[in-house]
Amino acid sequence: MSLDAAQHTKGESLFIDDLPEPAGCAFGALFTSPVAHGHVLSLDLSKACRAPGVLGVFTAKDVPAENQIGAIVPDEPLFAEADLHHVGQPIALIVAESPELARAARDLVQIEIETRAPVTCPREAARLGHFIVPSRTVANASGQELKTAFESCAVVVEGTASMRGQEHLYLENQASLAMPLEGGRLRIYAGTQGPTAVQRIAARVLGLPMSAIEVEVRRLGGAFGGKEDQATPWATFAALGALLLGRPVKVALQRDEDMVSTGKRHPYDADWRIGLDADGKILAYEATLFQNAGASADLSPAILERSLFHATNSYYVPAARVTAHSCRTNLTPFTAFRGFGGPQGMFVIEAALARAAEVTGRNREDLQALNLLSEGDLFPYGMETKGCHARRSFDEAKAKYDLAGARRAVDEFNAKSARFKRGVSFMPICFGISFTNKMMNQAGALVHIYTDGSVHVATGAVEMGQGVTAKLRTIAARTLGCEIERITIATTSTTTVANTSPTAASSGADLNGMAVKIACEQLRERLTKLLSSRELPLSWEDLIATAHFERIHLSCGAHYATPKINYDKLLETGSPFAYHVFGCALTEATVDCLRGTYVIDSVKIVHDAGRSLAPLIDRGQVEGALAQGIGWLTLEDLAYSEDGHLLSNALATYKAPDVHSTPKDIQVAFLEDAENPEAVMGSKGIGEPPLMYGIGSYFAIRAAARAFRGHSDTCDLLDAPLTPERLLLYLHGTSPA
Ligand code: LUZ
Ligand code: MOS
Repeated sequence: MSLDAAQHTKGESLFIDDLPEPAGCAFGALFTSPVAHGHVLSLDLSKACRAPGVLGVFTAKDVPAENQIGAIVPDEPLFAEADLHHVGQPIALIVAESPELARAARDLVQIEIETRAPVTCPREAARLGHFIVPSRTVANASGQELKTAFESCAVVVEGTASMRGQEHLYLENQASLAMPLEGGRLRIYAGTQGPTAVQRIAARVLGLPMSAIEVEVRRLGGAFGGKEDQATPWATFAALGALLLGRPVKVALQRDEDMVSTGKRHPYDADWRIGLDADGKILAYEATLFQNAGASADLSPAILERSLFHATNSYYVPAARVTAHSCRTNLTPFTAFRGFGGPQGMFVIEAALARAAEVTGRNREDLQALNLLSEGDLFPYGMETKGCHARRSFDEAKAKYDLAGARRAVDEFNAKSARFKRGVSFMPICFGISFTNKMMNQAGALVHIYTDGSVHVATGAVEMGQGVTAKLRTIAARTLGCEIERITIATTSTTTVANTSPTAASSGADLNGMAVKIACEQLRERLTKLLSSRELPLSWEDLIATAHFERIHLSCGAHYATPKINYDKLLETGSPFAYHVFGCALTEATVDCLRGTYVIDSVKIVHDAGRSLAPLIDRGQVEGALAQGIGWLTLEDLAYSEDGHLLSNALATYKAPDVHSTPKDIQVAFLEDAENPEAVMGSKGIGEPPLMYGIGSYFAIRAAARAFRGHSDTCDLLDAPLTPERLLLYLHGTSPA
């Protein structure tokens, strides 16, 4: 068991809001926009300033340098100025003696706004030409070639699909604590996946060199992408308060504040068209994706790109053309969330295949099987598949879990049962590992061996419950050749390892682990040289003591950069990923067609984890990601009013997955002998790929519902999430729900 797990279960792990508050600590609360779109006519802070316990009220005017936090596109102010672009957009920071006093003072802020009509729908934004960045197309066929391919098809099916967003619901809300150090420096204890991002943006806003700002992260109480980019503003507010007031300032959001003011998974709308030959082979696929980006870019352009890269999932498509639009709306900027646009791209082709199967009267899994990627096939963006386990995962899952038997049992059940119907679905996945921004695929490590033989390992990896700490310890112990108990993983800090990428993109262990391995190999080499000059073998402790006596350097820093990746964004072609992760899930669901409720009976998975560094942790990641994927597509209903207010703004109105909604039976088998030559010690990234097994649950429920409606039903229900309410409308309605 990892140290973290033992501490968590005993309640000993400290999160930001548990840290002992430093003397003189003050507390910040944000006054934010009450409207989705508007122009500020007047802002009166005088009452708030005079309220009890208030130490300072700050707005854009108080920003020492740049009021700008956009990471990819400089289109997001830290504080809104004249124009308001979404509900929950920060306008003023109130700092007071206690969080309660800060929030009480916030209620005294007076604002006059000329409201404007908001846009909340991505298709409408596209009609208006409101795009975040230029639209992109990934294709392996020209428009004319695609047209010809469609003309040669035996069957062409088209339709639409849509997916709503998803709340991250990390247990620990966004929180940061900043404190002034001597000499005008600052330390920030930040709840972030990206300490360097916080350091860079805080430096930009405050007009300080990055060297004047230390960012420290012990651990996060969950993040799921929600703290890749969007931890930055809260940390920057705390830093601004600390700098201007000369005392420590904590900004810790409450759940409702967090839900309203932070971004979520992007909702997408899509049009699709798929063409098959008489056997069921895909000849042509075309899709247009409308990404609801929200009011500013945040990470949307990178997320859009990943939707394009995953638009054909694990299938070979000889003629594919997928266009994606990043649409600017008046909602809180949507952000990274486990899968990072990949799940949305994959859902659309699965929707297309489901309809194609229905129209041609075949089982969806037969079409899937016919079209799986084989070794050497090209993705539409030109990358060649290597170490392709698409068919292996599919065939192993099919045999191991008896797909044919499951299908037969469900058909028999449905023939006899009127009220309850069951559905089966098979869901292959294919997910590319690497940041699609090549520059981000680098990491550093710093390893110290102390004279008593204990070892301290520092990297840029942030522990957020995913177990990266345990994996790094394993890598260090195996490489150095000492007991794992001797290895301690340092608190992540920008002062020990600099210029780090966020812990994201399922690459935390890949990148940081490789840097640790390189550093430990160099240390091991120094020790081996020493050993070879001795006659007798030495214990680890004696070896280290001797090395120190012989004045051998027992510290080592190392850097790793993923080789081979390259992508030309102008030509839209290249190899953006080090490798792909594959797998397959068999899902069975039962629907109560009278009530619209359902149970996911089982999800049985064969997953490609390479040679796992920690099989128990990887199993946990698969199960957790599955639950999160099922939640996104079947339960979690992120709802906005037409005027752009988040309606699902509390856990009373937003249903998150729980023990009752997760599958009764989850089985996970890892592919054997699947060592991955492209990552550390043969392993594979694990965090994101299994989320997409959740897509299987959507289609299992949908299949059961179609069994009730009659298989010739032309009503194409392809909108997620498939909540019981929406399912009931479908089951008993006359038009698409
Ligand atoms: N973050 C990012 C990510 O900046 N680039 C990526 O490609 C990515 N992929 C998955 C998750 N986070
Ligand atoms: Mo991410 S979606 O922060 O890997």
